[in-house]
Amino acid sequence: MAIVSRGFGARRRASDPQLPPGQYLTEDFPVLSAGPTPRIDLATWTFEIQSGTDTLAAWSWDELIALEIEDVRTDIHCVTRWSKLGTSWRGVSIDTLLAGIDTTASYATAHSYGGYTTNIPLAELRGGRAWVAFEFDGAPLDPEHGGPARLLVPHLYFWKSAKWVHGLTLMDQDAPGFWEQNGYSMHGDPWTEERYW
Ligand SMILES: Nc1nc2c(c(=O)[nH]1)N[C@H]1C(S)=C(S)[C@@H](COP(=O)(O)O)O[C@H]1N2
Ligand SMILES: [Mo]
Repeated sequence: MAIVSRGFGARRRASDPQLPPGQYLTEDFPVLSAGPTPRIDLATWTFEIQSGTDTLAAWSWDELIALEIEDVRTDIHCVTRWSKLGTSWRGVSIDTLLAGIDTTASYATAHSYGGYTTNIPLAELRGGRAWVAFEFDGAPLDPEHGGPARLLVPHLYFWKSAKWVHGLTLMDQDAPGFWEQNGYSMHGDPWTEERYW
């Protein structure tokens, strides 16, 4: 009987409805960075929305945190197969940042201090599903995890959530970012396992 109930438990965990296929649960918060953690001075920090060579909008740190701040509780899923459930963040919605911008672009590339880039269909950044996040678990975001601020797009694999985010470039055509040039998906939906292309 004990063996039967253990088997049952394992099957139940494997089919946890909160876990996308092929993912396992972790309680820690792994750090995954392709390079060193950049030093960023809040006095000169900016977040910019660009199109071609035009800067459509830009915020200083003080201007960003004066915008409407949202509390976000969400699961996150890394393509290396760890998922973390019920993480809590605070940040400014991308909807808020795009509100004053008139664009016909369909794609965006997030770019970061330090040079990281990742491409995301612009529609995936709208609809209350993406933020510039600067707090995790009630404290300022740790530099290793992208502080002072990172993109948070939790419904896509976590490589789309650019740490040390510096801005978005809006584009009519999709263009691969850092991991996408190395074979990762242009879209990255964990529920349909869009890991690579
Ligand atoms: N700027 C930058 N952002 C990044 C990365 C990176 O190397 N540089 N790695 C990505 C990857 S692959 C993942 S899984 C997550 C990891 O975030 P974490 O280190 O906070 O867990 O950040 C993403 N954002
Ligand atoms: Mo990742």
